[in-house]
Amino acid sequence: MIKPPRVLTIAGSAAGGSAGIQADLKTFQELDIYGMSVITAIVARHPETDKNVHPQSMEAIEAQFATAMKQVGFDVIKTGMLFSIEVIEKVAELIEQTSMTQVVVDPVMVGKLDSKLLKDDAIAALQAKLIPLATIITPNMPEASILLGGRELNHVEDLKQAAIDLHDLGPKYVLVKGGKLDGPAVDVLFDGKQLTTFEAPRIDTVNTSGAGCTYSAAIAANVAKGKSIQEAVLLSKSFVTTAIEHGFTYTEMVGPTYHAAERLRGEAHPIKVRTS
Ligand code: PXL
Repeated sequence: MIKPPRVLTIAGSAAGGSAGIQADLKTFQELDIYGMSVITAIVARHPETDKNVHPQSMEAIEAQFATAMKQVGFDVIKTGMLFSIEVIEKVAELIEQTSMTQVVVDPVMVGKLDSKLLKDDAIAALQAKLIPLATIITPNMPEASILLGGRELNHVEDLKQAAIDLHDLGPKYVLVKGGKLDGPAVDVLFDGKQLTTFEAPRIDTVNTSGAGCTYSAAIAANVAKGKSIQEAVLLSKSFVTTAIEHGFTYTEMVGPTYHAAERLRGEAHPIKVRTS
């Protein structure tokens, strides 16, 4: 009997299918992971109002977590959109109650289609309650900047210092993603001692919705398969770069990355790795 490794994603549902829970589950399937989900909020714009975040109740969140744990159990937990202090505190409490040691925290704050995915007053709870439980956090440049009190980040050297400073919040590893740099897409990993950069060419596309979710989901998947964090980041950077390269759209809206691209292409995207 083949039993694939298990990953639970605790995140928002993105009705358009490009990001959030949907991107996570597609990524897990591509990487032969048994995926499960706890939906914290449903993101979908109400046609007659501006309301586009529909938070789920604490009861629903707890029930989903308990069901996944009881029916299946998990090897790795990944968190994405959490939205409020209440949810962050609940999720931290649930994680602490398990013997779970591997936790990938993607500190999701704002979606590409302009949804506010984390309330302003919830930043402190993320810093104090959840990030210290993380094996790895995966902020992009705006998220890293906000977690550092609004520091400006422009160059790879700024990302390196940001990774070093964010490590003080307590995660084992910090990956600051350079998707918004000028020039190549360089991500910086810090393990408390050593900095490693992962460089991919910049791909000229607007169809990158869900790229961050896909990247962190792939990291969770590779960690569940027993890869080291260094190796998991390398494999996942390659996976997401190929997915971005083959991004597409069905409408005039910003479209998704192509989760099946690496499998269909049959090879990993080359990534330059440097350690300092
Ligand atoms: O891409 C970030 C993201 C994460 N989670 C949910 C989202 C989005 C972007 O729209 O909707 C639920």
